[in-house]
Amino acid sequence: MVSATRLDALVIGAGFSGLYQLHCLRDRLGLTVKVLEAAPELGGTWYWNRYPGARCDSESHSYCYFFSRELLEEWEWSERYPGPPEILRYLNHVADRFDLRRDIRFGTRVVAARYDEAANRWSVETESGERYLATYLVAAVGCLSAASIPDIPGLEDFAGRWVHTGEWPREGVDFRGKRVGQIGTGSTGIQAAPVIAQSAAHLTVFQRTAQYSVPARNQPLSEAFRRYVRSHHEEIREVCRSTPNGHPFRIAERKVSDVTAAEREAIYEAAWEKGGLQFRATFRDLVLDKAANDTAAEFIKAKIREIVRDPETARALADIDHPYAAKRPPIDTDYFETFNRDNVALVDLRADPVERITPSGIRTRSREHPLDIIVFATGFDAMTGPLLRLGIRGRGGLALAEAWRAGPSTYLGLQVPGFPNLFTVTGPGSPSVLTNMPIAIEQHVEWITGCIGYMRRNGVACCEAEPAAAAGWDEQVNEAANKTVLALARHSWYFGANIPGKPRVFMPYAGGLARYRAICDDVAARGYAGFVMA
Ligand code: N01
Repeated sequence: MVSATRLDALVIGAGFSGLYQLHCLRDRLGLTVKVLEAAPELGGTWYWNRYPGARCDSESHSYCYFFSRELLEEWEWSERYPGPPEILRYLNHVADRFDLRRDIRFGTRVVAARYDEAANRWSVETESGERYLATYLVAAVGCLSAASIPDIPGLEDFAGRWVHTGEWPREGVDFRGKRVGQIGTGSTGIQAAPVIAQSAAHLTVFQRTAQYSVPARNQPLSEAFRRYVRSHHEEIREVCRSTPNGHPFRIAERKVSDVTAAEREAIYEAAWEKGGLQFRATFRDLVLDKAANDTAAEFIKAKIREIVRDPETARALADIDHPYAAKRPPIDTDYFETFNRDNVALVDLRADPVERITPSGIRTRSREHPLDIIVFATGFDAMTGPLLRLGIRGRGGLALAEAWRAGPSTYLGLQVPGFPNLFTVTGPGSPSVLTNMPIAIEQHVEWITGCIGYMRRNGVACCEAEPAAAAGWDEQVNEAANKTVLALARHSWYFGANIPGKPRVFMPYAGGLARYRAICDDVAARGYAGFVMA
């Protein structure tokens, strides 16, 4: 029997969440803590997603921790949107600065986590057979870390190479002289295609659902902007914390109907020129009212038709079946322009579905597409996937997969009834993927730290969400989604629709991060109402 390492807290994952959680539990509460990380290095999503064109859609000056003034003052970003190398440099800087590395075990994948009721502690096993015993277990595994490779017949026979964007080889992929097929046109595919097209001999983009996209307009940060950031950390933090999506810009007060058609078009035009997710903030009813949304949708579709020269390709790209931002809105650098290149073709899978992968390419109903490399930009088993693959069992040996058979049920996205002292950072039911993630992560990590601190000060051994509180919260998550156009895209991954057999439940909380923060603070102020503190 391998001897077990005993700890106060075990954190799974060394991305933005896990690093800050380690710092808070170890350096603020004085607990013994270890972080287990499957990858050989820290960085979480940014370790794995190194595909060509990968870049954060949040603006760099807000895509960071705000908890330490010194950290804010000593770090400067170079571009409007940071890419993986710069984000990894930042996270490594954070790890060094707070001496985090000594408590992280890399290359250590968790395969089982069981709650031992008699001992009131978690027993965690790793792939290599190590065992850890911890009073508190924090899953900081991210929302988009379980890559999804669609079950298309014939993949095992493909004679070329295939890769998933979310598990990109560290040494990169050489596309020069190759015929590349890319499946998927979500945020990732829209970033990857223009860059792959620059080096590949030929790129075929296989599109199942057409998507809106607005130019990112990435650029190096000017000295004037850097100066602004240096002298406005507090203000930027407050804007991020007070807006629904945690971004460093406010949503306009006006509604679409408050302006004339000409004014509206001018506002969209200016937002298009400015670029980025701010397009969504042009009117306050864009994600609340379908008719208002239609005006933005039509504006972007017209832009696509204007940019793309081949009429049939333009038609397929602009044939979008859901409201703008009802699926996560991508931003891009020359995505639609890429289809004007001679070496790029679009296959509309709605008209010409994939039949199978063959040894030499992809066969759609109408023809064979010869390929050397297939890039799966096919997304993730989002939000629940990363948690379910940890092999978590709670009270009475109940598997998390069983508890969530009808879809995830949580209290505030922080805890699941029947799984005491297990906390999930940005779990299903929290605003998470609808926000600028580091802002949501800081809020969750600080709330979890506050809760564990309260437990220790008050001699509470066990914290567990009440089933009624979780059921009530699930209802609120549903209601919040139903007030927005997000509920109209039932084929989005927010509903789990991209994974065959996954229950169709809207997973993130769409009521806004600021409101959510107030709810969590209120719960804590009321002695952790809705949690059994035993
Ligand atoms: O994944 P997706 P993603 N046959 O699920 C298609 C975040 N992110 O990796 O829409 C054919 O959005 C699928 O088609 P459909 C961001 O939150 C952040 O692009 O299901 N096609 C879709 O086109 C984002 O939302 C950043 O019909 C198939 C695509 O694959 C999230 O990650 C950058 C298929 C998957 O799109 C996920 O984005 C990138 C099949 N069998 C991503 N299966 C930054 O901020 C799936 N598809 C940096």
